[in-house]
Amino acid sequence: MNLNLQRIAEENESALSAHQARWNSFRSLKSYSDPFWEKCIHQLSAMQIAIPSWALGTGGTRFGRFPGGGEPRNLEEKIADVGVLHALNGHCGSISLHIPWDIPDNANQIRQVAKEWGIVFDAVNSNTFQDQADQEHSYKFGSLSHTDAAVRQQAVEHNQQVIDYGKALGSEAITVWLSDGANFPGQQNFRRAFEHTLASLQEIYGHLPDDWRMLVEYKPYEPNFYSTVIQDWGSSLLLASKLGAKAFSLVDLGHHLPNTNIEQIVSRLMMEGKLGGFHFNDSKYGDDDLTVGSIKPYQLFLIFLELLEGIETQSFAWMIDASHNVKDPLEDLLQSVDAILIAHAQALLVDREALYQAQEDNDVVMCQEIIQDAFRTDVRPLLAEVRHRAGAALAPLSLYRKLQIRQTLINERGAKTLATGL
Ligand SMILES: [Mn+2]
Repeated sequence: MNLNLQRIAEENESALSAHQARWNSFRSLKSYSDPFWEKCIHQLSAMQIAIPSWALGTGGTRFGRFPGGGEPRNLEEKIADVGVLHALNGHCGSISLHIPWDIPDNANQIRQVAKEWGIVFDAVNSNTFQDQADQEHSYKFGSLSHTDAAVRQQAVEHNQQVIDYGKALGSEAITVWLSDGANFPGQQNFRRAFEHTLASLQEIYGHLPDDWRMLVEYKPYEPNFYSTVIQDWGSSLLLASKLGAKAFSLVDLGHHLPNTNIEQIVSRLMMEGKLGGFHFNDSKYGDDDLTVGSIKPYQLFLIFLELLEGIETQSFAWMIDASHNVKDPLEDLLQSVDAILIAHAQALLVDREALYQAQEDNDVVMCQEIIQDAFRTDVRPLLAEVRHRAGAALAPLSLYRKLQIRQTLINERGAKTLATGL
């Protein structure tokens, strides 16, 4: 795939005067100063969201999968897909690899391919929730928490190997998500499972380079339906605290029971300096992995409002963790990134000083007015301006369609390709 960047500039040129009119009218509606807008643009431009290597193909459920064609056949093509997204929207400058689905055979060559697309390597992800054909011990009854020390050792060594792969690519973090748990009451001793997990994670932590982070992801259920060893932010925070300064909790939006107040969890973890990363998606019932912002955009906005408390002083690993079952994955990812940027921009518009005062005064009505005034603002002209200044497309999705990128990919790769991953 060779995206003609000149086409982006040409399309922007023809849409520029309409954009300028919208951007000027947007700015005049809000009484903020020019330095405020420049600060917003600077902060929003810096927002880079990692694309996972397993999300570039069509997703599926255990009932079926309906590939759309032109899916990337190897790691180089996955990087090219992320490169296309980044050229279009300016916010997808990194890829997150999953090992063993995307083992880089030649790290230097892969780094070079990524560099050509302007892409860097975000957190690497280990996998002890599946058995691989060549592995000695099975993870059927767990990995880092397993009752058998030999299974735990195998899982530890896999994670250490993932760190080594990441080091070779210039990655600086490993995300650990475990499916370990129990399907039935009495099946597993909660305490022993947790203690084994901690001891295993300590061994992996000991393998981390000095400037690396370990991100501990949690999830309440699935694939185990009675209990999960790292089931919530409490267990994740406990592990991250015991492990040390390089360990953090990772919040995946879909990994909560319905109606959980995720923004409050974000606030608590940030207060302790232990929020390390974020996996974005949306859901109606469980871990649905739907397009970000498609179901609960207000919740996403409220999360960003909390994140603003620490976004300038703490660093977070942002990643989209969704499954694209009925949409073109690249279009879905463009929509998701747009939703993240919209929530972030809306949160920036909240008059936080006025909100603080209204909270102190217990003026409940005004508190709601202040935050909803920002939430109800159409910030799309601001985000178009951010993209324009980055040399990206004013309208990424419509340009993706206009350039017939999917058809080009089908022509190049075939209609029946299948990307590795979920
Ligand atoms: Mn996740």
